Amino acid sequence: MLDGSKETIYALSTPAGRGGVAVVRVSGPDAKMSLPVLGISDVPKPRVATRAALKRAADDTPIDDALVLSFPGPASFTGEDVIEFHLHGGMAIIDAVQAILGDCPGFRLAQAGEFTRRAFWNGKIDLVEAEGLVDLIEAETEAQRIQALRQLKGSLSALYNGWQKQLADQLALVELGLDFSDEGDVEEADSGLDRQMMETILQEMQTHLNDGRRGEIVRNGIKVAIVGAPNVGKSSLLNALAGRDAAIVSDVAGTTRDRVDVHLNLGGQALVLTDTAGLRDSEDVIEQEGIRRSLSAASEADIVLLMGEYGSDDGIPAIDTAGAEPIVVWNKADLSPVQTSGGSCSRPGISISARTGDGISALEEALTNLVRSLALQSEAPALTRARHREAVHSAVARMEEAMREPDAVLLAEHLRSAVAALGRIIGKVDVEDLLDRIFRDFCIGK
Ligand SMILES: Nc1nc2c(ncn2[C@@H]2O[C@H](COP(=O)(O)OP(=O)(O)O)[C@@H](O)[C@H]2O)c(=O)[nH]1
Ligand SMILES: [Mg+2]
Repeated sequence: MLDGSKETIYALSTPAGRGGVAVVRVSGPDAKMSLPVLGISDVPKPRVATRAALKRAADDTPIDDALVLSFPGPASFTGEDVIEFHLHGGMAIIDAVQAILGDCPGFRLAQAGEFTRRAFWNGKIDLVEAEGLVDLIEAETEAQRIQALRQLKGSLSALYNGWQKQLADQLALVELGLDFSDEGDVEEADSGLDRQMMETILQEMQTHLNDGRRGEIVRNGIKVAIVGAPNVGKSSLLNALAGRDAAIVSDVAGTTRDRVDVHLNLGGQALVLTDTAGLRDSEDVIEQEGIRRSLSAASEADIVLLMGEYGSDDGIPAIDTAGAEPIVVWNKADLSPVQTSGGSCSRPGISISARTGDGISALEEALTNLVRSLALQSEAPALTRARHREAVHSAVARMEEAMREPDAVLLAEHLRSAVAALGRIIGKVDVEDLLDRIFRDFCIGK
């Protein structure tokens, strides 16, 4: 087991490879031992960057002109004594320093996510905040960054903590009542319960679940699928929006057989754009499979771009977009002499030419507005992971049972399960099995 270990760990915390600066982090009870072996006789003042000429103390070989910082525990990221070496970012320097640290008794290379894991064990952050940290490091868009930072700062944890604490208090009341009741009046054990408050929490949890997945949408990217008949220009549109030739374009109907996903940053929101096989009756088994995948992409999508050929009577496919927001797009407007928006087409939409680029910015604007409304930025912290969703879901189910349970013993049991489910999100109970799942997303040095 990694936690509770008294070993001192070290790792390169910046990306491997050459760079201006590289940070090697050391954490653990003997972290300060890293100083003398690198030729530093005095421990730097806490949290003050101190310049030091690093050398291999064993034979006085100079290594680097560096900065050293000391963060005495518990006021450090991990809660343990931490020393940071800010080196020049060269491979030979990093290797030399790591080799010397590796020779220190009780030192070993950190495993993936181990610094954060220690921070968790030492009560510096909870699991939801640790997940916020991974998301923050991985954030590629503005919306992802804002959401992850909020989560790291504890706004989501505060929500789950608040519910958990209030329900735990209620549970304590019932349990107390059960302890003091005689066999006969167990029914009275729940008389002190604040049912109104429990009902309010239940409603808050339900609202939190029914948020249109906005947190998950921001985190994972909004799924946008382009669907339509063969040859209408779906792949051309994907390429136009991506700004590169991600999908093969040809006038041979049935060219696109598998889905092509492109990740885009649209107005600060992450978007996963999917090109699909054209929908038509086909004898070709591979194309049939492609069409099946098109329909499944459309049903999973948050937004579906339904594409037709401008001025054609074939129109757009009548498919079940399963709750996704549709945007009708008429392509090849350049082939039509009169270009009024939606003009002769059977259904109003945005007319574009993937070939000339006309109308693409109008489409991007419509898409951005829709994306913004789906990922609505609100102050209320949003559910960001399926793990949280499952737990809140099970807390809600148990609370519903608790609320209609006449027997105090069973009521307490349901309440206990609800409290445990909420506790699992932040890491208060039953966390052992969860840790590996959460920390495996980290890399070494974090
Ligand atoms: N004139 C014109 N041709 C287009 C336009 N968009 C695509 N095409 C052509 O239509 C054909 C089919 O395009 P493609 O993107 O492969 O369609 P897909 O089957 O829907 O993916 C190709 O020959 C494209 O060059 C457009 O806006 N105007
Ligand atoms: Mg195509």
